[in-house]
Amino acid sequence: MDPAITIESLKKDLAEVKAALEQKKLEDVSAEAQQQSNLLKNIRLAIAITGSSGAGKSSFVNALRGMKDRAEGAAKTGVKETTMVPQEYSYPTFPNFKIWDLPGIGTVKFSAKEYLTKVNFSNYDFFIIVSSGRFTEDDTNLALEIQKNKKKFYYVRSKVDVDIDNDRRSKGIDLEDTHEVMQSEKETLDTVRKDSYDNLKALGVSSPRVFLISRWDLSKYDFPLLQETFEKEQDELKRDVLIMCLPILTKDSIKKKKAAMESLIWKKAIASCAVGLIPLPLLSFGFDISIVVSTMRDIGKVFGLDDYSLNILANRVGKPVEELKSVIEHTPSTDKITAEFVMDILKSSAMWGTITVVEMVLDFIPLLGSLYGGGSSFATTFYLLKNFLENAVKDAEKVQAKAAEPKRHK
Ligand SMILES: Nc1nc2c(ncn2[C@@H]2O[C@H](COP(=O)(O)OP(=O)(O)OP(=O)(O)O)[C@@H](O)[C@H]2O)c(=O)[nH]1
Ligand SMILES: [Mg+2]
Repeated sequence: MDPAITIESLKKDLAEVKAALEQKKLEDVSAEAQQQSNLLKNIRLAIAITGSSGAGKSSFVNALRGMKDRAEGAAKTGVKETTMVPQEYSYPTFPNFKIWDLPGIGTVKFSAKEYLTKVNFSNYDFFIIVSSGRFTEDDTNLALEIQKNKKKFYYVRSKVDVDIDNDRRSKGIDLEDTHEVMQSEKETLDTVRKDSYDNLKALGVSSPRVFLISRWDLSKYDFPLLQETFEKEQDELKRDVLIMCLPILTKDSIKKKKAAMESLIWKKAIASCAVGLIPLPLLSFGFDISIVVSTMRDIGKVFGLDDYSLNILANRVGKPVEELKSVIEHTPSTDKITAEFVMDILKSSAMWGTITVVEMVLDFIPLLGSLYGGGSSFATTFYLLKNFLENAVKDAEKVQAKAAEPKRHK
């Protein structure tokens, strides 16, 4: 396999790592890196979706998981809520990331305080309060109570696609008339935005913030902004987990995932030095191959290149999974990412030459030499993962492009 990254870009990366290392004591960096390098395993993240009956909660849960409503394991939609118990939906690829479909507060006839106790509010990192029309006093009381409990919440106005469609029809605008359609859409969104704002203001909310979404297309309307907002309002580690675990739903997803994985990779590389020397055949030095293997697997999952994620995406866009897989050039499925796979990469001469250069570059980071395992271990781990990441990003972009292509007609 040819290396996906150039020596120049690598030097730049390492200069950044060096700068970061110079700001802190090595022991601190090393301890922090070890703790944070396992964040997908150690950090739990749970989002709660609540709102009145029929607001579109379960549909939104499915949309957040990149799923169709009828996919296996999807939340049931369009049915009257029969259970009063919070339903948990997790990602098989990331078991610590959960989305909870809560019974609507109006449905259970509790006060906001009782409701939050019943649904175990401390389990959730933040709440999304969904309404498909006007927000109610139940919604705002709940928000107030959530705030009292020092948690974040976001008002989401769902089904804006319905409002847009209704308005367009009532104005008699033809779908072919692109300019008019866009103009009308903008007017509808402005109106819904203002109505929701006034509605919440009237209920006593001082500076309401409402995000307009449609379950049918999360790349549109306010979902990208909502995602950005809740990511921004999490602490750093939870934010990274959120970015890594949410499927690719918006244009920016891949870029954000890449940045999050880049910051993880150098922590992994530092952690790999601390683990110590594990001698390997062919190498004059040791490095922790299991860290490399597990991180490569994580990278595959983060970019939706594992079998489970590819199947979900294929089902969503109505294409055979093989069609999506056909454009993946570099990233193997999870079970094929093994120690042998990593050793095969190392054996390739192009890679070998580059690693030697990396070690030379590392001479400029004398600090690393003092770590157990030293620069070689860091260099190998960093380089292998960085290269794998660059390739996974390319594969993910191709899969997304393939998924977005209009379906071929037979
Ligand atoms: N057009 C459109 N329909 C939506 C949207 N979100 C939900 N729906 C539809 O609204 C209906 C109710 O959605 P659900 O997701 O079941 O609502 P819920 O809040 O879970 O309802 P309960 O569980 O009964 O409280 C379903 O028929 C959905 O398909 C949306 O964004 N756009
Ligand atoms: Mg529901």
